[in-house]
Amino acid sequence: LKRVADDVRTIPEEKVPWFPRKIRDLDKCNLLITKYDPDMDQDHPGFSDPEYRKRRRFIAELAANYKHYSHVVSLEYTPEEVATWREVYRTLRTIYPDVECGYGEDSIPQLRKVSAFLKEKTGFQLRPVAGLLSARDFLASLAFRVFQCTQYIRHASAPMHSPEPDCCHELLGHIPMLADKEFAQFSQEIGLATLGASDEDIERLSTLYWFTVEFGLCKQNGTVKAYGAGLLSSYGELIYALSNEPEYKPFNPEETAIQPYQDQTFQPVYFVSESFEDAKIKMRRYSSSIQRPFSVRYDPFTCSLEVLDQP
Ligand code: NLE
Ligand code: FE2
Repeated sequence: LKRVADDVRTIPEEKVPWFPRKIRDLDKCNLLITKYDPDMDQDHPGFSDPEYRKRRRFIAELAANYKHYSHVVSLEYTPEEVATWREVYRTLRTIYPDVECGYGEDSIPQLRKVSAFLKEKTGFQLRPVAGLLSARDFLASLAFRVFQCTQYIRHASAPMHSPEPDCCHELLGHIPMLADKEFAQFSQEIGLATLGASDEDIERLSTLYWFTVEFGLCKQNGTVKAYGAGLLSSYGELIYALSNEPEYKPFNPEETAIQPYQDQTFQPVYFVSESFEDAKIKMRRYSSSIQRPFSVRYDPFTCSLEVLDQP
């Protein structure tokens, strides 16, 4: 009997993976995935460009040294980098209107300024990140209304689609969405659901994140529109996603969460929500069905979590 009692007592602690409790803890959420690294991936469009690789290392180093409460270093973008931005920005503006974030085609908006803009809109803020983060670390930051944001730009030879995030993707895809109150709430809720979750639940939640925040489609007045950041920042994929080539499925978290996905090229399947409100309600229902031996509540005054043991 005693052994059983001990087991019962020790199991919950062993099972809950570490998670950040206060905003400063995000300094520890820095597990990078070395996929699409221009130094290691031979298929990366920058692999055979030593200048580009050097630049990426420099920017990655800045992000790696960043700590919460420290000053975000502004980058002096080169004329070539600005030209890439201009091309991406201009091309996208031919298919959807300006994003109203105060951008222009002549300079790449600085992370620090955009973060201040966002903070005033929805309370979201940005912190620089060196590249792709593990899903657990990336999603945890959303719980604190922090978005981990890359500062480098895609290689000039492939402006219309990049398999990895870059500043075009963050600025044109994520920022306009995070400036929307409803969407900001949706993003934070996904983040909160991931804290201390099992690896399996993280996998499912990051798949849901993928098919909504990154590649989501949504009906508006009977027309299918794109709201996913991965679509809003990729001219190539946006045109494709709204053509009749890919398969559409109705957004349903139980099903969407287990749909296999890849990030190499265009998605073969997209999930369409009836409305953004509908996606939010369904997502909330899904999140509350995830079993955790505690519940969390975010305190916006202290930017920290209250963790409550369930009775
Ligand atoms: N494919 C997107 C783009 O080209 O902007 C980036 C997706 C990052 C997940
Ligand atoms: Fe993204």
